[in-house]
Amino acid sequence: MPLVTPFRTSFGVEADRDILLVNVLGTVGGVAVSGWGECVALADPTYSAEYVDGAQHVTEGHLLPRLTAVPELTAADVGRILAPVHGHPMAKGAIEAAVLDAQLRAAGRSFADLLGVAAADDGSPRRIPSGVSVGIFDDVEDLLAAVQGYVDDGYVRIKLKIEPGADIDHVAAVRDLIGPDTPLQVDANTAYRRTDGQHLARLDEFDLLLIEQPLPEEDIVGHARLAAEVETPICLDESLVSAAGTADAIELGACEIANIKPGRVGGYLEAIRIHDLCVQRDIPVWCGGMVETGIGRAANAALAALPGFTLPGDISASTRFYAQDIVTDPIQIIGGHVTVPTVAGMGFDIDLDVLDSVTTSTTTISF
Ligand code: NPG
Repeated sequence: MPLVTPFRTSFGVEADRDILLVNVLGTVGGVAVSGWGECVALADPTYSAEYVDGAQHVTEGHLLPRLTAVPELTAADVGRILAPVHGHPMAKGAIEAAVLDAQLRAAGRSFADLLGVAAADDGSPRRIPSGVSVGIFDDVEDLLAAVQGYVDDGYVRIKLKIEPGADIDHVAAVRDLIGPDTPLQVDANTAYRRTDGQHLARLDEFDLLLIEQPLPEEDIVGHARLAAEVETPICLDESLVSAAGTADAIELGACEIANIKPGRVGGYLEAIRIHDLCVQRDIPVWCGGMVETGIGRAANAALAALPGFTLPGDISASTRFYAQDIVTDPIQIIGGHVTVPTVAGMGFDIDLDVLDSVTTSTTTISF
């Protein structure tokens, strides 16, 4: 699916997304059910070690075959059954999400209802604040035009991608444009090194919410040292791939804020576990995005309504990235907020005609 505009980060430029979807077909109580999950792996292994062809291969060859022996499969079983396969959280997460979607649809329940976030205290539909992620631009004027457009669209928080050479001046110009009161944060996607502490501390003057993943994902100690050098809170993204790893990073002082992405951590159930442990440790969390279609965005919107998600997430409108979404009810922002979906399942219905028009291949595994 082509992106409306190329999205540049410190690890490359995304001009389109090659997306792996998992569709689980089964019966519950003799009634046919169908569930969908979106794998967030990119075409290239440049965000993490996973990539879409690898995710498809491990899914077909190593993950789905392990699920064959379980007649009454539930989403709660998927993580445990697939645990002997090391890694591949994005591939595993897509399967779990598809099973969870099928299960919830069969029960006529929404994911929001399962999480207890379907309605606000006054009974109105829950709404969550919507933040937007802005790519790197060589020309600061182009960056400011893009940011102004998103501010005009009503986004309540701006996240800027940064990298060495496109950081201090870009952030200064955007802070000057949006003023002191609009929440602003940056995401380095591992582009800096432990020796960049003094340089990154120059970002402290811009009153940022956080600096996201400045160092390589395995450098937990480096992030802890950086947190001592920089006033702005250090937030982890790529480093957090499980609840256990998140607890360790917090204990080491490397994670003052956590970006939770269900696909990165192996699924929505692990994402909930990470939310819960962060709440226990008083660590604010927010819901990150992986340029998902409405399938992932809808489920993320429900997850982001949990109480520990106290910072606006990257749950922008479908149109931020796609001219046409593959769900019947694309995510929209109204007044800077997204309404939490309450349809049965993970929060979406597939537009089968649009999906068909963008499908490049389908593999059916029967078991
Ligand atoms: O809103 O879905 C979104 C994108 C949010 O910037 C975003 N994601 O590293 O967090 C990231 C980043 C990203 C992921 C960028 C995948 C490019 C691909």
